Amino acid sequence: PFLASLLTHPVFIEGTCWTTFIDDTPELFKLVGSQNRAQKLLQYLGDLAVNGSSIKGQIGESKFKGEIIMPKILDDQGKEIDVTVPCTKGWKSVLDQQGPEGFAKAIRANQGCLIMDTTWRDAHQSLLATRVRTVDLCNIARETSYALSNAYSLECWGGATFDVAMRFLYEDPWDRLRKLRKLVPNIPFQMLLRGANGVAYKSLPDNAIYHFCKQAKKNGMDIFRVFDALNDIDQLEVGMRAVQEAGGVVEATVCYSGDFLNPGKKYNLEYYLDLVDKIVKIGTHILGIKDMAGVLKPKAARLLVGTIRKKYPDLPIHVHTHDSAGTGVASMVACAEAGADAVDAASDSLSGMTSQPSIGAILASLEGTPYDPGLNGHNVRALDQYWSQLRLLYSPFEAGLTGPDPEVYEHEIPGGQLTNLIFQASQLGLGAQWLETKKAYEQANALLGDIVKVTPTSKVVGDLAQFMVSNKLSYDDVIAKAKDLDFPESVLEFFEGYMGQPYGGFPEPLRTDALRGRRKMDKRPGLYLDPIDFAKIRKELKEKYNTVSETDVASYVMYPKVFEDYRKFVDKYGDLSVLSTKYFLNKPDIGEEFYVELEKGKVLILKLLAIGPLSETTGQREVFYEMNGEVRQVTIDDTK
Ligand code: 3PY
Ligand code: ZN
Repeated sequence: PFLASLLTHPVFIEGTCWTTFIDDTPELFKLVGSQNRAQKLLQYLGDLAVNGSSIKGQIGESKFKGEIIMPKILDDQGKEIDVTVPCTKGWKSVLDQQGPEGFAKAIRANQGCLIMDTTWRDAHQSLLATRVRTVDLCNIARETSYALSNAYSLECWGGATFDVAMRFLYEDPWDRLRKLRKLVPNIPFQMLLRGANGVAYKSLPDNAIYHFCKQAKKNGMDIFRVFDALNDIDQLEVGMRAVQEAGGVVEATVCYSGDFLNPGKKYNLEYYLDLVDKIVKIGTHILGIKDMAGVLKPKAARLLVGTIRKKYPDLPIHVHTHDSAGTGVASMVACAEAGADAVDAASDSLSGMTSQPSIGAILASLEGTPYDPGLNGHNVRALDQYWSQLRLLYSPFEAGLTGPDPEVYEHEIPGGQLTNLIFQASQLGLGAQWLETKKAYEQANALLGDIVKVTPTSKVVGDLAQFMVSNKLSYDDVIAKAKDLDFPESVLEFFEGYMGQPYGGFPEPLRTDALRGRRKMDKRPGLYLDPIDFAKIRKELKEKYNTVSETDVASYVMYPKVFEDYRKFVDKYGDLSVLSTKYFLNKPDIGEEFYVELEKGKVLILKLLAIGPLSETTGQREVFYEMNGEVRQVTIDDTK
C-alpha cells in the first residue's frame, strides 16, 4: 500500500519537490494500514482494562464520565454564533499586520487592561498536574476564539506542557500547537520559555534555544514570555535574542520574589528597577512581571507597576500571578489601576488557589472602570461551563486543595510546585510531614542563599528540602556535614552554575564543600557548552525512526530520553490522540459501546466484551473487544 500511495501521489506524478517529498509527506505512511492502528489501539485499551491507566500520577477514575455539553456563544445581539466559521476579530491581526513593535504600541495605546487567559497552560499545570490533553483543548478552541476574541493572548504552550505532553500523555506537543493554531486564527498565542533553559530544567547550548524558538514561531507561536529562574540577565538575554531572531514578540520577564515592602527581605524595589533597566537596554517588546508564587501583595503591586510605568511610559507591562494566598484578584486590579496593560486570569473552574485568579472575578472587579478588559461576560461564563465538566473528567489528577495558603509569604513555593507538595503531603493527612516540608523548604532556600524560586531553581530548593526531611538534617547539619553529604543532582547542578548565577553569588563554603572538585562555572553555561550538532542528530534520528521532522529534532534536543520513550510508546500503541479522554483514562464498562475515529471517515465502533482469567503460567489475561461487529482478542501482561 505504501508504494501504491507513493506512485499515485500528485507530487510524485508531477515530479516536483523530489528530495524532501518523502520527509514532507507523512500521510504516505499513514496509509500503511488502519488495521495495524486498530490492533495497536486495542492493545492500549486492553492494557487499560487489565492494569488501569498507564498515566503516571493518576489516582482512581474520573468523577464525570458523561457526555460533555458544549456551550453556546452569543453575538452582541444575543444570537448564537456559528463557531464553525473561523473568527477573524482579535489582536492577532494587529500583530500580523504591524509586527511585534506595532503590536506592542497598539497594546500600550489600548485603554482597558487586557486579559491573558492561562486556562490552556498554567491553570491546568497548577491544578491538574498539566494533564489536559490536546483533544480537550481543540474541542473548545472554536468557542474560545469567539468568546475571548479581545484577549491579549491565550497561554497554551511551554512551561511544563512540553515535557508532560510526551512523558505522560504520549502526545506530540508540536501537534498540539499546530492544531490549536488552525482552530484559533484570531487571538495571539503565548508560551512560557525558561530563558537559556528552553523548556527544560537546565541550560542548553545557545543554538538549541535559537532552533527551538524558530520552530515554535514557525508552528504558530506569537508571544514568548521569557524568564530566567535566577533573574540572571545573561541567561535571560539568550532567550530574548532567540525570540527576536525567530521574529516573535519578546515578553522579557522579571521574576518577583519576597516582599520589597518588608525591609528584611533580600530583593528590594531598586533590585527590580535595575533589572528592568537591563531588560529595556537589551530590548523587549513587552515587559513581563512574573509572580510565580503569588506573593505580590496589592500594595507592592501598585508601587512596582506604578514606578515602572512612570519611568517607562511607552513600555507595555503584563503581569502574571498565582492566587495561592487568595489575593490574586486584588493584586491584578491594583496592577491595572497602576498602569499594567495586561494581567493573567484563568477560567473560573480552573482558577483560584495555586492557579491564576478567576477571570469572572477580575471582569466583575474592572466592570465600569476605564480598565475594563473588553470581554463578553456571558461568553466567558459559557466557556466555563465546559471547563467545569472537564475539571471533573480530570479529577484523577486533583491534588485535593481546600483553601488559600497565606503561609506562601514565608515559604514562597511557586503555584505548580505547591500543588505537588500538598498532594504528596495530603496522602499522609497534611500533618507533621507537611509542616516539616514547608519548614525545610524555607531552610533549604536560606542555605542556597535566598534565591529566586521558579522552575528549575524551585526544584533545586524542593529537592534539597526533601533530602533534609528524609535524612533528618537541620540547617546547621547541612553546613557542618556538607563535605560528606550525597546531595541531590539538581543541587549540584545549581552549584556548578548550570542554571546561571544567583544574585549576590553562591553560598560559601557550602558550594565548594558540596561540589568537591566538580567544575564551577562563573559565567553563563552556554559559554562552556558545545553547540548541538543538528546535522548529526537529524541523521541519527532518521536512521532510527525513518520519518523525522524538524520539530521532532527540537523535541529530542530538549528531552532526548523522554522523546525516545514517547516514540517507543507510539510504536507500541499508535497515536492515542484519537481516543477521547474518558476512554484514555478509564476502562469502559462491560458491554459499553464507544467510537473512535482513527482518521477522517475511518470510525471504529468498540465494545469491551470480557476480561479473561489470569493465566498462572504466563501472568497474562485475554481481553475481548468487539470491533465493528467482529470479536477481537488481545493478550495483556497483568502487571497489577
Ligand atoms: C514553568 O516554568 O513551568 C512555570 O510555570 C514557572 O512558573
Ligand atoms: Zn505561573
